[in-house]
Amino acid sequence: MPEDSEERNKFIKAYTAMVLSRTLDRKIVTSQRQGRVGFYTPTMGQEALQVGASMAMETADLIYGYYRDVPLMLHRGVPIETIINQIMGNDSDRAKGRQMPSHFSSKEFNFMSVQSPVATNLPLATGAAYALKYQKKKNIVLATFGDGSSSTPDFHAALNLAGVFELPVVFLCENNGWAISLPVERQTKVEIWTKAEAYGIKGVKADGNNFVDTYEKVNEAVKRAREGKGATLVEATSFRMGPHSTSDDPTKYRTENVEEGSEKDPIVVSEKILKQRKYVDDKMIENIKSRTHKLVEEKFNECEKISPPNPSTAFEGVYKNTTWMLKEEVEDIL
Ligand SMILES: Cc1ncc(C[n+]2csc(CCOP(=O)(O)OP(=O)(O)O)c2C)c(N)n1
Ligand SMILES: [Mg+2]
Repeated sequence: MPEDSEERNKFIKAYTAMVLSRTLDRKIVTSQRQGRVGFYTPTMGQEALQVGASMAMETADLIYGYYRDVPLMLHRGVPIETIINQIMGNDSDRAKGRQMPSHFSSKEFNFMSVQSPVATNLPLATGAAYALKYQKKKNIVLATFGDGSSSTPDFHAALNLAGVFELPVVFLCENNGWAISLPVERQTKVEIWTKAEAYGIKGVKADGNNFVDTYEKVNEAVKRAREGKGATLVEATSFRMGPHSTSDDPTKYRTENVEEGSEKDPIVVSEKILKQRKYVDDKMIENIKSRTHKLVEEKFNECEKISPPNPSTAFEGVYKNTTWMLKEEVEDIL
């Protein structure tokens, strides 16, 4: 085993982030069923493509992500507590529970606050990329979204202007095959990556089940953006192995599913890749899984002990100086 190979370390870090995300996913979904968590959008099935994309990014690059981007955030270094506290909406949550669960943000890691209306992050990403180009900065922007989100006016506006102004932005479509209960074939007639041509930007397709393939394709797009060569649309194909959210029952509309541990499970695919290169063996994999399980249990229990935000915080953070109207409202309510 090549002990200190840079690639080996990178790949093990990638695999560990995927396992961490999967373990956290299972914990949150189970806890939601136990009434300990209100709502969550599981990521199961999309771990490899997100981690592959994250491997191509630097922390100074801006991410305009969406509600299913936990693996990407964890690989980037966002602490697991940030995710759990947000889901719980407790006092340690940066947004003090004002956002819906799964609507993450991390100022430290340049992960912008997730918005509920799908694809509304895309014009913001284009705008941010315009600003970076205007300021002659070398950082770039990554925007993520689902297959369903490509059928929106915001997708069109964002890609169109990114093309016109040759902006440093990578649009990563996480095609998991479904927009809640609508299969992708009922949503669009052509492959999503081919739509790039209409906007004069580059379009590529990646095997989102293979983190190396996604890394290579996104890395190429990132390089182009950094070199001032403009935007790229990357479509990474994957599976939504779980429900759309904890409020969804896919057995009502889906007959086939990719099961955990099956050949198509991106964690299984990643294990094969790492084993083929002799970067890990079964014992190391078991070790990573048990360490991760322990970490998730510990952190989850710690976060659960944090109290809810003080109701008075609901009035903070909007105005620099409290207005008289707000003062009156605070007096009425508290
Ligand atoms: C503008 C808008 N329309 C509809 C919705 C309701 N909605 C929430 S998630 C979702 C499906 C999105 O599917 P996709 O973009 O493929 O992402 P996925 O959830 O599959 O990752 C819809 C229709 C919304 N949030 N915003
Ligand atoms: Mg989808």
